[in-house]
Order: sequence, then structure tokens, then C-alpha cells
Amino acid sequence: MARIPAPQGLPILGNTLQIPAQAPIEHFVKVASGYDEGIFQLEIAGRRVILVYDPDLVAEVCDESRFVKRIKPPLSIVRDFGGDGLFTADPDEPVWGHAHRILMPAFSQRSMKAYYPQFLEVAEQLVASWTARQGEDLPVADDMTRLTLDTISLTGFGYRFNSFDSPELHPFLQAMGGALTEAMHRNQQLPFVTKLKKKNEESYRRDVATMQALVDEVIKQRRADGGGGTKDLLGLMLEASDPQTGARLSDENIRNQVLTFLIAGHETTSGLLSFALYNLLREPHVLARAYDEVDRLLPGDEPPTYETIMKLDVIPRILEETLRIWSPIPAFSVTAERDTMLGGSYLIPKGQGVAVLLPSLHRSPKAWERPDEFDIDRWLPENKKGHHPAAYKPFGNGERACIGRQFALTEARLALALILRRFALSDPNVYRMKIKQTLTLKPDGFTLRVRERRAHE
Ligand code: MNH
Repeated sequence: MARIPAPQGLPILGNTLQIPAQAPIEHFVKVASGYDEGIFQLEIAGRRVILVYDPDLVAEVCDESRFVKRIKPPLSIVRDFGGDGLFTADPDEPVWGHAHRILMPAFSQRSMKAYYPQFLEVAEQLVASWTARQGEDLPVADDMTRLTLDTISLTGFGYRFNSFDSPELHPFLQAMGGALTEAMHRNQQLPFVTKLKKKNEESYRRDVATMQALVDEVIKQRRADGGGGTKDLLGLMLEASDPQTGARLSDENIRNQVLTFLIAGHETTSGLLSFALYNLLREPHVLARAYDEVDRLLPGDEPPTYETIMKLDVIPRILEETLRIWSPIPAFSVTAERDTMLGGSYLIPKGQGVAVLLPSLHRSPKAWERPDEFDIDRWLPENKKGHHPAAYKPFGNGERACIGRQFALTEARLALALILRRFALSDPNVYRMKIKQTLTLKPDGFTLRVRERRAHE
């Protein structure tokens, strides 16, 4: 049996003080680069945390007969507002299965086609907004957030944020940013410290209340509209029953699901699009290929059809490679179902959590040639076959993997295609990557400028 490598910590405090509050993930990645074993452990706020990023060890951790997602920190903190929604439900709660089965049909490829007119409507608002702001420094992450929040709320709940009408971000977003950041900080605090910080507790509660008030407003509006027959997420939740048990979702659970989808349904896709634009500005030859593709498949100014968007090939590969290099969710955690040996030599006791450290996994030299190079041709079908089966997990794993994957990728394809068809992008401020972490990652302070491309004037 081998000891899991561990950086030296202090008595009682362990490694807690070594971890920066602002972007803990960058610290973990740095520590990881010092251990070729692909696994290490830390002592954070009195808990033992094991992180893995060796692809073979990750493959073992992804074996759902040995490890399952259980709700522990930081997810137990997110549960303060996500409740028993899909993201923060424990596997022992029957409501996870009820909601999962009720909502699965809403995430089929067929449903993406049904949402397409709304995807298009919001993406065209982004293009109109940028057309009016040519030559200005555009706040990329904020505008991608406007796009993705408006898209999930319109397609999922028939609710309009109209985010492009306002220079300020919606109060919902400010509250969400505050709550997610606080959840991240609490994850690294000893519980008595959290208790001492009364001011933080107050603003945390206020943020959660702000988000819940918006959710109640969304549901109220639907009920006022009569609600009947709409087959969006909210319609399904209000009217459908679990095909397996016949169970319906309670009002309380529907509230939790709406909030969960409002957050999970936009925050990460916004990060994906922001990182994708960042990559394109750094890789002119890839950008040129993307321009070629949109000029070929989306000539003229007509709104593209769903079928056209599904024919794109370069743009989806840009998205896949972006999710490898900059995964908006930098880690996900599972728990050992029983005592088990990892890699034949590391004992993981029953109930111990293990986090998969995605930035390190996604750049593991054991799985990726030239791991730091942005190379979209890795994702050509003939090259994909050679990938290590567990070296790419941007959407998590198994039954608890992301339900919104197709939703995010379809929305992001369309947005990138419309942006590139219309605009030449530039980065006169020569942005240097600075990660902002609020549990998920975004490029902080990234701006770009656009001007209309001649061919489409
Ligand atoms: Mn999403 C779970 C990544 C877009 C709704 N999502 C997860 C997990 C990852 C993830 C990783 C697993 C977390 C864990 O194991 O604890 N999600 C993403 C990424 C994008 C994304 C990288 C965009 C890019 N997610 C979306 C969208 C939606 C969505 C869009 C909704 C429209 N995600 C969810 C939900 C879950 C989830 C709901 C929880 C699923 C479950 O446990 O049943």
C-alpha cells in the first residue's frame, strides 16, 4: 500500500491557509504539477480532500459501482439554495430519479430543434447589441452571460430577462455571483469561522432570497398565463409525472429545479463561450478556418436553420478543445461506496470524497500529445478514437453527468456562428488570462472589439 502524496501542512489547520481564497483551483493545479503520481491529498477546513488527475486513476473513480456523487462540501453549501434540485440532490433521494426521468425528454436532440427559434432570437439580440457597439471594449463574460441567461430562461420557462436592454447585469446575477463566491469561500473555512462572519451570513441570505424571489416570479407568471400545454422545462415539471413511478414533483422541488436550471443552465455555457473567444483571438489560423466555415455554410444574412447549425464542423471542434483547455467547471467530486484501492496501491476508505481535477486531467501528458497546444484537429473522428477514455470529462461522469450538454453545445455553436459571420474580432488591449472563480471559471476583465466584416455589410 502506498501513501497518497501530500504537501506539508500545519497541525489542526492542515493546508487551509495555503489555499488562496480568490482562485483556489489555480493553487490545486500548481500543487498537482509537482506530483507525477496523478493524485494528492490536502487537509482543508478539517476535511481530507483527495484530488486525482492521472487518467487511469480517473477511469477508476468514474466506475459508478465503486464511486458515486454524494452531496458534500462545496455542493452541500450550494444546496442552501439548490435544495433537492437535480444538481444538489443526493442519490438516496427518490426525487432525483423522478425529476431526471421527467426532464430527460426536454434535453433530447429533438427538443433542441424545438428550442431553436428561441436560441436564435437571443443570439440575434447579442449580434444587434454588438453591431451598435462597434469599436467599444465589449465585456465578453458579461455579454455571454446575458446571452446564456436569457436563453435558458426563455426556452426553459418562457421568461424574459431582456438582459441586452440594460447596461447593468440583472440583480439575479449579482445575487448569484455573491452566493456562489461565498459558497466557494465557505468550502475552505473552518465552520466556526463561517459562524463568526456575521456580515457575510447576512449578505448570503439576502442573495439567496433575491434569487428565490425571482424564481417565484417566474412560476407565478406561468400560472397566471394559464400554463397549460407548454412543453418547456417548467411545463413538464408542472404537468408531467415520472414514467416509472407516476410521481409528480412538489411545488417546493419545482422551485429548487427552476433555480438550479437558471444557474446551471447559463453560468458554464457563458464561461465556455468566453474562453472560446479568447482562444480564437490567440489562434489566428483557427479563427481563419472558422471564418471559412461560416462563409461557406451561412452565406448572406438570412437566419441559419437548425439543420445548417448541425452541419458545422470547425466550430464544434473549437468548443470541444476549449472545454479541454479551459473547463468552466474545474472539478467534480465522487465518494467511495466502500473501502477500495486506487491504482492497486492507494487505499480510499468508504465515505471518502475524491475530486477529479479537470484542468490537470485535461492537460495530462499521459493522455494528450502537446497538452498545452490548442489543436482542434484532436477532435477529428479519426483522432478521437485514440483518446484515453477517461481523459476528458468537462460534463462530469455517468448518471450524474450534465443533463444540459446538448443544450449548451447547440446554443454555443449558434452564438459563435452568428458572431463570426458578422464580425471581425480584435483584442487591442492584448488581454492576459486572469481566471475569475466563483465555483465556475471565467476570464476576468476580458474585453474585445468588433467591426462588421465587409462581406456582410
Ligand atoms: Mn451542466 C451537471 C458541466 C451546461 C444543467 N454540468 C453538470 C456537471 C458538470 C457540468 C461537470 C456534473 C457536476 C457534478 O458531478 O457534480 N454543464 C457543464 C458544462 C456546461 C454545462 C461545462 C456548458 C458548457 N448544464 C449546462 C446547461 C444546463 C445544465 C446548459 C441546463 C440547461 N448540469 C445541469 C444539471 C446538472 C449538471 C441540471 C445536474 C445533473 C444531475 O446530477 O442530474
